[in-house]
Amino acid sequence: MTIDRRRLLQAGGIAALSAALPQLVRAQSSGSPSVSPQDAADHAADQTIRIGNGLVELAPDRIISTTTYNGQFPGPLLRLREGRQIVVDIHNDTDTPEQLHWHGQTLPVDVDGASEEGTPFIPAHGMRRISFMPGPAGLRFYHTHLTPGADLSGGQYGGQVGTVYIEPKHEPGRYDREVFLMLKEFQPALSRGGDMDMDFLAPATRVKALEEAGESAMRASLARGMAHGFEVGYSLFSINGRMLGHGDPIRVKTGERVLFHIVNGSATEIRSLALPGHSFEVIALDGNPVPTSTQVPVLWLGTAERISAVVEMNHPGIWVMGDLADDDRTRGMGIVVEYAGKTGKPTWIKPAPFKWDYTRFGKSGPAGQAPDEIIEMTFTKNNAANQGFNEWRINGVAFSMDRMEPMFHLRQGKRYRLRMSNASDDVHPVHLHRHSFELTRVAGKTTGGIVKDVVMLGGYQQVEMDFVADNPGRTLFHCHQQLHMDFGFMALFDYV
Ligand SMILES: [Cu+2]
Repeated sequence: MTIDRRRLLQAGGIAALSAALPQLVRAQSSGSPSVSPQDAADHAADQTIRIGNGLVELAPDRIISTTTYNGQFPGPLLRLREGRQIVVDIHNDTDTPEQLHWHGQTLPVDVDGASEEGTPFIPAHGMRRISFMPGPAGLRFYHTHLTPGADLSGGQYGGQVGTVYIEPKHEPGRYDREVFLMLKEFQPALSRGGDMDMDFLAPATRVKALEEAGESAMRASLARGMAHGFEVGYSLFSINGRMLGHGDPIRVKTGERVLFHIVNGSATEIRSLALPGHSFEVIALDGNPVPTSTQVPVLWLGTAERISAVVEMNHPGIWVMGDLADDDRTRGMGIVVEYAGKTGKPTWIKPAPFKWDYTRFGKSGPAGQAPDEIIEMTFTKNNAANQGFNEWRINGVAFSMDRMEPMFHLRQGKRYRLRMSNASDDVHPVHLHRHSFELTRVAGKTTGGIVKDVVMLGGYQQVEMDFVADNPGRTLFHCHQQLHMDFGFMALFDYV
């Protein structure tokens, strides 16, 4: 199987090479600020990414064919330097125009990688050369940014996900080594209902009015004879592209401090992670250092969230580090941690129940800076309204990919507070492009100092977050759950 894959890659490489010149010309004539063929020949890029088909060997008998970066999954780990400009060549060897989004970075619209903002597509069988100043420092990632809708072979359901680590100018280095983990599912399929238990967020405070509105809308829909809207489930689960037991174990020594950089690369899933007998000292959320680093027994990551956490290896054995959901873990969502000198079968022990509370990593005390303006957003679900899929609305409007109309208008330099109300029972990992935000209130609890780019908003809960309008240009806000995003859960900000 290894030989087959190598042959396939060689064949792909030759085909791409022979077509290189026409591709460059096409990219240039499309009007995107790409490189001229002469420039491309004269200067090598710092990074080259090829979007194309590849095989992912999740296990010896589980090899899937999907769209990947550089023929591998996850895509190559890109280690960039804060404050050092880079040039990236992105080649698209597929038949579909692509967008590559630099998630969590504060980049200009031209390179951010979202057509809704106006980023030019990477043409099918073409390329773009882009250049940008990486930042902010910390754990970021890159992924495709299309809206596959009902096509579960497209978008982030495939293998187009990779990790970015932007080295800070000053690194405290309170660890012995780093391990990067990419959590990702494969083989998606549609299902009706079958929601899993999502009762893991604290505080658990719900807003009665939101609950009544959401529940009565759902009851009315079911009474009209509608089925529950489609959900997505998966049959294969992996960490770093391998199912539990099929990749190299993480080999550790007693006393070592291992810094885990964990990315939830899922299109739709919320993940948990535990390592029996160990605790995680969370030092950063979404790549940004937290004010209060705290030991926790379990990590929870919404779609596209990242956690950086140090584990002191002080419990020798052979362990399964994995998802709390037995179904997902036994189908691959885990990785073996192996202490030097220990042998035997990897052991999983279910941790005691534990709730995920962002505010434990924040500053306590009085509320921070007051915003210049509060923007209210209410999220509603229109059960099974769009060809059996749930339609999602922000303030009553499902985003139109045809009109691409900005809903909210910003003035540069102002501080905005988004007050988000979830009138559905789903958890929404909402994401703001090109800006970081600070959590100021989570389900009724005041907090400060936690800077993120994705936050999970619990069912019938409210979250408030502040951001400064300091990066002019169209800015996309959306739920990072692909099925929600593709069916209406997006809005655009513009600067006026
Ligand atoms: Cu959502």
